[in-house]
Amino acid sequence: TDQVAIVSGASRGIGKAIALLLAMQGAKVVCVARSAEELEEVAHKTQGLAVPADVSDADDAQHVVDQALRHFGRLDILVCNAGVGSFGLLEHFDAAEWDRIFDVNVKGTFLLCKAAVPHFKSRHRGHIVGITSDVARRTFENGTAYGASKFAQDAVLASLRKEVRSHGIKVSTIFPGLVDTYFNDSVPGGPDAEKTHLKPSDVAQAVRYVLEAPAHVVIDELMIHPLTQEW
Ligand code: NJP
Repeated sequence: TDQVAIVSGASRGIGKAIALLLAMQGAKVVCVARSAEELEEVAHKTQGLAVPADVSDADDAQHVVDQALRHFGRLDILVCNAGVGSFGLLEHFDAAEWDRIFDVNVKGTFLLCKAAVPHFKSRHRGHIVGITSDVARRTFENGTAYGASKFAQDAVLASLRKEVRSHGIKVSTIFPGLVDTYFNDSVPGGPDAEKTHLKPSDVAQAVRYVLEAPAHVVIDELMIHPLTQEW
């Protein structure tokens, strides 16, 4: 298919894998993240467009959608994947760090959707895919800020799903477990990672699956875990 897709957080990890898979399937991909250099590399590999942007900034988010429309004339898919996390006991958790996590994970999802929905409505079609986390369905020690942000991101997407379905627009939410990426300053490829973690490409395949649903079907939610992960 020659669909036009925005993928946020495309410079590495899950977003990069999604961008590469969509491009392999013929999509024109608009790659979004803050690191311009890494982004250019991914855009080169996908023969797509790099738009360096901070998704938590309203002007940047609008700019991303404007650039997609300017270069490719339309938008079919928005993947809200960019996200950050850090962990610690509530009593020691830095308040500014709390804001940073919510700015990217919650506000970033809100802003990209806000910029894309008017275009989707005008065409009576469009598919938004949000990458949240299984922690939008569970809680754990040291995870107050990240967990709360993922519950909130899920709520944004679930509410939006109800607002836009009558306009022919789909919203699908993916809830991954542990994924072997650079998340929270991790280094991918550690010992046993293949057993303990999903690969970014596993999550990309889940995105592909929800995007390939027939026109009359919306996959609202899809949860995916490494077989070894207890959750
Ligand atoms: O993490 P990582 P993942 N504006 O760090 C970008 C969720 N998840 O792939 O801006 C724009 O390798 C950043 O680029 P840069 C997780 O919550 C993960 O694992 O250049 N982009 C990079 O491309 C998140 O929602 C796991 O720093 C911004 C990307 O985001 C999603 O998966 C488990 C940005 C992050 O790549 C992808 O994370 C789970 C901003 N302000 C859910 N801030 C897991 N890894 O275990 C960051 O359940 N980015």
